[in-house]
Amino acid sequence: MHLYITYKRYSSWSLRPWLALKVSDIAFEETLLPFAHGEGLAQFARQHKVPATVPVLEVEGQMIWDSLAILEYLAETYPEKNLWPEDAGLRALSRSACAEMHSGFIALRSEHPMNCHRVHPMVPSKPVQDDLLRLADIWALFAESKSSSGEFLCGNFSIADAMFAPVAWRAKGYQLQISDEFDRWSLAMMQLPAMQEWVADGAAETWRVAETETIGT
Ligand SMILES: N[C@@H](CCC(=O)N[C@@H](CS)C(=O)NCC(=O)O)C(=O)O
Repeated sequence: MHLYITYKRYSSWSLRPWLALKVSDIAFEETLLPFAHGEGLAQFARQHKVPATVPVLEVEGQMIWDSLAILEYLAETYPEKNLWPEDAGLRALSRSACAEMHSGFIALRSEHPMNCHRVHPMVPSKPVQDDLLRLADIWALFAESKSSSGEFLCGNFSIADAMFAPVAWRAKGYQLQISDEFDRWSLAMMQLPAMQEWVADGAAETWRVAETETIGT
């Protein structure tokens, strides 16, 4: 199994399945295709008839593209890892929140791109404030719905945490306030050895994407 990703410094979509694989202790190889530096990603996409975006998971020649499709594949293939919660109601909430993350939060995603290595406080715009309020509601819904006391969204780590992991970096990097529940979750996420490995790998990268490094200046 081979996961194709891009910059660990910047790539929120790459982080999601990578984190789920690492936390679940599923063995995989990885290749980083730096999309703004060279033609590697474009060539890869043409060769495999996939979009010129990552993440892409290759399993015995089968290409699975798009973060959520990869996460669903992992949940189905490794049921013993409990990547979706067992409780049907909590699972439905998780799927709703993950789908919303995948298609929504446009203002937050575009105005505050993930950069795990830059702290630059910013006053959120009105559309971003609306996204932050929505996140606070989602965290409150999970807190009301989960039955275990674990610190992750569903109690134990799940796909919901993987999908929202980049929001932890965005909140830290741009000093965005969401809620106390969010802060407790974010602390637990940052303590995951896999998150620390991701940020250390990103620190060793030498590529820079200027427009992401100068947001808010
Ligand atoms: N909807 C896709 C989004 C993937 C995506 O946009 N990935 C970015 C990296 S974070 C990318 O590959 N960008 C390539 C480019 O902009 O050329 C998913 O969930 O996997």
